[in-house]
Amino acid sequence: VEIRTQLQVAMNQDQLEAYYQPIFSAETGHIVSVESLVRWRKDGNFISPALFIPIAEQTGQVIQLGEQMLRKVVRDLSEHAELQQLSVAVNVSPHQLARADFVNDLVSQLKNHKLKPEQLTIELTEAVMSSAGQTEERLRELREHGMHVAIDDFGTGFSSLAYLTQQPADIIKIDRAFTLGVETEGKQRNLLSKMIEMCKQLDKVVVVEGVETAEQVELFTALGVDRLQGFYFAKPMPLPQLLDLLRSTT
Ligand code: G
Ligand code: G
Ligand code: MN
Ligand code: NA
Repeated sequence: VEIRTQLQVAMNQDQLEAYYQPIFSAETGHIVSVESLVRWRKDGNFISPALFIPIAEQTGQVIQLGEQMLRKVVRDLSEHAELQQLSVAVNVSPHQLARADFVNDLVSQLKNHKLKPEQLTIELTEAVMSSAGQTEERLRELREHGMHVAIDDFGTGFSSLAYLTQQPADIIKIDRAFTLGVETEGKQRNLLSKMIEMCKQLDKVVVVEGVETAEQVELFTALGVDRLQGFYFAKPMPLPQLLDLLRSTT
């Protein structure tokens, strides 16, 4: 059976789960945000989002998937006060963002659950962000409503400096590819340092992804990165485990 068919069954039966990966302040070491990540468990095994998200993008199923994830995240936020001090990030597909009712829908969900807009961060991958004005306008609306907007996988797409200055995003997540091997590669370290400097001059909150070693933590902190995310600190985890972690660290 094709993946798309199996995914449709999973969505119809509400089998997708939201996992959460914490994001830490480089300055205080506290958890300041969490990224929600879809998980699909099938016959006891996880199917990687790297496999089914691209398919869902092609078939348009990513819209339903994204709506389900947003509902789960909003529900989790509203049910757990521990999460309400944080901003919970949700990965959103450009197809989802393009829906005419996307912003209004989000705003009314937040209202219905008495949540503050800043408790939600919308993450959009740089590689798929089109230069079309519509994406930009949507992101601007989200910001005007008080939600945070993050550009994910920064450095992998086609953004020029001019493009970045125009983006209404307030958070930049530098792609994991730039983290890998940074301890030993002087050239890469210089490049990263320049990227961070550029983002900071634009008043962006800079997040580095894929942090796996203590040396990287030290290096990125020295380079002025605001937030750190990666396996060194924590892997994506189910909600009960995240709640335990939040209770034990705050
Ligand atoms: O969780 P993992 O690192 O395996 O995710 C692989 C890819 O799938 C990442 O690029 C991530 O952004 C994407 N992804 C994970 N969860 C979601 C989601 O809920 N919605 C969308 N659109 N993409 C997601
Ligand atoms: O594209 P996006 O940034 O949304 O991808 C998130 C994915 O990256 C998650 O599926 C998560 O499992 C993975 N990830 C998060 N931290 C690390 C890390 O430190 N190392 C590696 N290899 N993957 C990570
Ligand atoms: Mn992401
Ligand atoms: Na990323």
